[in-house]
Formats: sequence, C-alpha cells, structure tokens
Amino acid sequence: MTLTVNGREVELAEGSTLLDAVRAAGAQVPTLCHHPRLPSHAVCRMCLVEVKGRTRPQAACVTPARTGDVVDTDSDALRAFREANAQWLLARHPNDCMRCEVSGSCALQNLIHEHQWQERWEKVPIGSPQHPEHRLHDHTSPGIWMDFSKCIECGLCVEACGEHGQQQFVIGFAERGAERQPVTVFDQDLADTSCISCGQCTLVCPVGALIEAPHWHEVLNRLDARRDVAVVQVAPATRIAISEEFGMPAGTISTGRMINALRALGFDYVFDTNFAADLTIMEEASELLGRLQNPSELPLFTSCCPGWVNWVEINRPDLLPHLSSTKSPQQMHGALSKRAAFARSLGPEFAEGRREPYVVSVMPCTAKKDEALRPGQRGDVDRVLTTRELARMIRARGIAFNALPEEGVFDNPLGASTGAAQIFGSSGGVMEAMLRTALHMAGNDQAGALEWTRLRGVDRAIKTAEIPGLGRVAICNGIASAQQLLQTDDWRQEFIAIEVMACVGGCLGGGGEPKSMDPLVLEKRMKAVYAIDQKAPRRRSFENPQVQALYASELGEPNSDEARRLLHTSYAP
Ligand code: HC0
Ligand code: SF4
Repeated sequence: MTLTVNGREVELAEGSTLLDAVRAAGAQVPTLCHHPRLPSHAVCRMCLVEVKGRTRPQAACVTPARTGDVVDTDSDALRAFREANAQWLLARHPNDCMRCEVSGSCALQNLIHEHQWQERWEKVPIGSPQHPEHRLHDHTSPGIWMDFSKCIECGLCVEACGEHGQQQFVIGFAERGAERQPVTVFDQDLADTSCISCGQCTLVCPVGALIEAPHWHEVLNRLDARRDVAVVQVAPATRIAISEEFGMPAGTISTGRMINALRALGFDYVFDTNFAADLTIMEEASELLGRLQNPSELPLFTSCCPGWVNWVEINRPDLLPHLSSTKSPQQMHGALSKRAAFARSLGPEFAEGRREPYVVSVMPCTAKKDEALRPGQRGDVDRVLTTRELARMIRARGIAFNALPEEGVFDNPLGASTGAAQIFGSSGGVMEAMLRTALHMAGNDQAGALEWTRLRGVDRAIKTAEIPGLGRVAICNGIASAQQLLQTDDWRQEFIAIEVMACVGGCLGGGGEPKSMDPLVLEKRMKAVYAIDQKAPRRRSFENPQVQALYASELGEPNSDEARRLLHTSYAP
C-alpha cells in the first residue's frame, strides 16, 4: 500500500493501521491507550488524525490504512481535540506526581509535560459518580498496589489480565459513559480475588494506577543507615532488562554495570541468584529421578515461578502434590545467606543466630514479593525489589548507570554460576537446565544433550520433547497455556515433567521488568539470555565448583536431610 502522511509518501504492508503509517513516515502522534502487544480500543483519542475525504478525525491506532489515503497529523483542530481529551483526563487525575512511583515514566505526565497543557477544567470530586472512591488505595496484595483514582481507563490492564493475556479476568470495567470505572472482580480487595500477582497489569499500565508494592524506599533507608550487613542477590533476567531503564537497546547485557551500581548503593555483598539456580537444579533433578521410581508422583511440575504456585493454590489445589518441593533459587539463596556457612563467616553473633544479614533480592517479578512471605519460607529474603524499583534507586542516588564499567564480579561463595542457571530467566530454561543435569545424574551423558532448542521461544504454544531414557516433558509459556494443558487429564499419563512460567517469555517477560513498547522486546531479551549461556565456560549445574564445594562441606548429597532443611518446602492444600 502507498499513502501519504503530512505530504510524505510511505509504503506499508496490508493490514497496517494509520498509526503504522504515521510512524513509518517518521511523524509522531501521542498515544496513551495503545500497546503494541495488545488490541487497541481507541479510548484516549490522542492519536486522532485527519484523512482527506473523511469528515471527522480518525483514531489512528484502530483505523485500517488504505492505499491512496492522504493523512494529516497536525492542525489547529487536532491540537484542540487532543488538548480537550487531556483536560478530561486531568480533571479526574490527582496531582500527585511528586510522590508517584511512576513519576518520570508515566505516559500521562510525559504528555502534559511535553505539551505544557495548563489544567483548565475543574477537578471532578472523588466520590462523585464520575470519579468513585473504589480502590483508591488497595494495598491488600503483597505484590500489587492499586490506586484507581489515577486510572485513565485505557483498558490495557483488563486486556493483559484477560482474554489477550493471562486469562485470569481479575480486572474489568463497570458502568457506562462518564461513569465507567475499573473494578476488581466482584469489587473485592485484590488479595481476595484470584489474582496471582504476576504483575502483567503493572507492565502495561501507562500511569501509576497499578504498580508493584514498592519496597525500595525502605531498602534505601536501611542502606543509608549502614547498620546492617546488607546482602543482595540478582535474578537472571534482571541483568539484561535493567539496561532498558537507562535507554540502552533491549537485549543489552549489563551484569557488571548492575553489580557496580549495587555496590555504589551500599550493599556489602553482591551475590548471584544464578548460584542458587544451579543448586535448585541439583535438588530438582534428583527429585525428578526419585519420582521416576514412583510413577504415582509424576509428572513433576516446576515450582520456581510464584505466579504459577499462586495459581495452583487458588484454582487447582489437587495439583499441589505434583509441585516440586525444591525451593525457588530466590528462597534458597536467602536461606543460604542467613543460615549456612556464609552467615557463620560474618561473626559469632551471626553464627549463633543473634544477628542476620539484611537480604534483598532484585527480581523481574512482582509475585516474588508474595513468595518471600510464604508460610515456611518467610524470612529467607527480607525485601524483594523489581527491576524497575532498582532503576528508581539508582536514579534516586544519581548513579550514572551507563557510565559504570561493565567489568564487575559477584562476591563468592554465593556468586558463581553456570550457563544452565542463566537460562532459568527464559521460558523453557528451567526444564532445559534440569535436563542437562538429570541426564548426567541418570548416567546418560550423551553428546548433544546440552541444548533443547525446541523448548525455547516466546510463542505461547505448549512445547514438548521426548527425552531419551527419561520420558516426555512439556513447557507452558504463560499461565494461559498451562490452563489449556490442564483442560483434559492427558498430562497425567503423557509427561514426566512440566515447566510452567506464568508470564509469557518466562521471567524475562515478568511483571517487574521495565515497561516496553518494543513489539520484539521478549525476543531480544531472550537472545541475550541464551548468549550468556553459550559463552559460559560451564553450562551444566553439577559442574559449578562452588555448588560442589557446598555439597562437600555442608549439604552432603542432593535431597539429604540438611539439603531438605534449607532448600525444600511443602505446599499444603
Ligand atoms: Fe526467575 Fe528464578 S529464573 S524465577 O524466572 O527458578 O523472578 O530471572 O530469579 O527464584 O534463578 C524470576 C528470573 C529468578 C528464582 C532463578 C527461578
Ligand atoms: Fe491480573 Fe496478574 Fe494483574 Fe493479578 S497481577 S490483576 S492476575 S494481570
């Protein structure tokens, strides 16, 4: 198709929208309710354009482009329409930017800032039918905070939680017209709904209506006081996505910059969650081999994704016996930081349990905040920060992230890892990492058993593979595909192990990652995850020398009594 935008000719593929045409011409129109990975509903009316021959302005995000269209993005009339729409939003929005968690990355704030629109309409009072008091401060969930007084009704959270995303349908709209308002299902407190804390809604919210429960303020206070021995661990997916917060292209690896930033913030020990991911594999692979002796315990479901564990508890408690008892790497790392050789090395009061290090984890995930509070695991990790929260801390302290050297090494002994641990951050990665070690433990170390590429990828389809000598395995990329797999009972007979990651892409697409408008962001982050694995000198968890040393000095064997005490948990209905 050929059309013109502001006098420039552009070529477009069939099926493109006028917004695609505007962007192909290098022109700009504002958008608030458009997201490249979700359907558009043209609610905000910011992307209005004029099309020759049509009497009314068209919302570019939903209008199909036609060959020969003559499009204009810029006129007095369009500017007046956009400003009026912004006034409507401003009249219903609190002026709370100074304290707002998303200040600086808020699409509404950026729009008003850019256009310098003065507030001209009177505020609609909170409590009126046009601005109800519902969920002004719903802080009932450990992972997600809601403040619907900031909602601009774009509907992206409804899509992300609903049909085109997680298919949990926790958030929707009630009423019509000016009284339309977002609500939780049955208008319940978020903690009482079937929300799994995946945070996908926070990832698409253009404003501060849905955010992760923020803990970075407290962490900065603790670091500033310098009273604690402060320990931090960082998840595999965070070291890649953090780059995007500082303007680097998606897929840029910033492991060293991140380590250096954490030291500059005042952490005494910067450790790697990947160390514990290798340990998770040792425990989970031997758990799988154990269950293979007792087929009634099969298949084994992975349990390191806390969104998935939440989903099972809420929706299918009958599956709990199938969840791996192995703790997630985050929780294992916390337990080892507080109650094993590292803690003892900090001095007698730590060895005797009178003091504990202050343990913080940086995760791409909002549900990890829930996980840290789980019965039986509470206290392993003191505070969980998302990748976005870490970026806020770095900005708050004025650390020039991009200028930090990319050379930087984790502290030891809880900082060494293999390539297998790194791929945990991607959908399919936990299974692939487990297979690398399970095959070795089963004495089936044949060549070619390193990469299971058919289990990789960002597409939501359920992926399966036949593993020689072990059986069939499956990957569910996103909670919706797990729901699909569980619709019938075939999985009970068909598979020996099933990996479920609640977010599409796995942790690299987690609800705590940077917000991104790049339609290929997951692919780019995923490529970086596998690149780290490919370059790693060791790519199987049992080859990690620090993990071997920990078994030799402290744990004995995988699944020993001591390993079970520190590294396993149970899930009771
Ligand atoms: Fe993940 Fe993890 S890989 S869940 O995706 O298992 O959040 O990145 O840290 O715990 O290692 C998230 C990411 C982790 C954990 C690890 C696992
Ligand atoms: Fe839905 Fe996930 Fe948001 Fe909960 S956290 S409301 S399940 S998208």
